[in-house]
Amino acid sequence: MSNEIVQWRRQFVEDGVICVRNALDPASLRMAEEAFNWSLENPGPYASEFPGTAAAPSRFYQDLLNPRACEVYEPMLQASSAPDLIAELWNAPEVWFFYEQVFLKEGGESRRTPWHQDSSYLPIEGARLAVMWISFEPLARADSLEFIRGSHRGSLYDGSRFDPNDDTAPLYGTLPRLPDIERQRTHYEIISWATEPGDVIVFHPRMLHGGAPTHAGRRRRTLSLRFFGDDAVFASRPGNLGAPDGEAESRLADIRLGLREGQPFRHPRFPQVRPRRSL
Ligand SMILES: O=C(O)CCC(=O)C(=O)O
Repeated sequence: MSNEIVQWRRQFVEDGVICVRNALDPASLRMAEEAFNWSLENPGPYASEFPGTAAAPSRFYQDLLNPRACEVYEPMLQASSAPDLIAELWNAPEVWFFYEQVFLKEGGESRRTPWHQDSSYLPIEGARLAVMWISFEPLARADSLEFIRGSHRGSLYDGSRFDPNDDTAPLYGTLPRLPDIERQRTHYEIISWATEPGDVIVFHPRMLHGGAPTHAGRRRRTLSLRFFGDDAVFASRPGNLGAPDGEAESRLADIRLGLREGQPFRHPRFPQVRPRRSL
């Protein structure tokens, strides 16, 4: 095993995030971009847009958990090198694809993606969880995704409602409110990387992270791929993303999970992509 892999594993456990240079070979990068384009052309029920203002017109579009996405993403991931990197990082052979999310920011001064933890929205826990963030444009550090080092080992905060007037406005009101990181940046150890197409950033979904805005004349197209491993369990969240009181209530968006607290997180909507299925 190379020293590089040992270092990735250590960094993923300790810091909660790594940047892997040239992680995707040209074919895997092209397939990821084709899947991203499919998502843009086929908006799902959870697509949303944050319009700019008259003073600063821009577009910030996102879509996720498209019920039809697996038709496209599962074959893409069977062929791609992306899940192999996740298996290496976890030092575990089994990798399940959880879901996709696309981000498109363009056309002017788009807003920041507010600081948040994906885990606040997701009824799942485990050490073997990962988000692979793939951007198709070269990005300067100032235009990239930012993280609070080691925050996956700290508190789970309430979700952000992505309220344009208040990034920390709570989603549920029952978990600790997000700190206003953007107003107190010097209080935190913020890490980020400039990236080139083919580089990926992989982070644990409990990590506090936020995305830079885009500026006039720039565009950012990003695909986030979420994965879970063999230790993932159902963990209820407030709201309709999973209720603590029983099987019938456990759900993620339109997906009835039928899981109880602590049960292995498995469902036919989330296909296993490693080990590779023999065709
Ligand atoms: O790309 C962004 O601006 C946000 C990414 C993000 O929040 C995620 O992938 O979970």
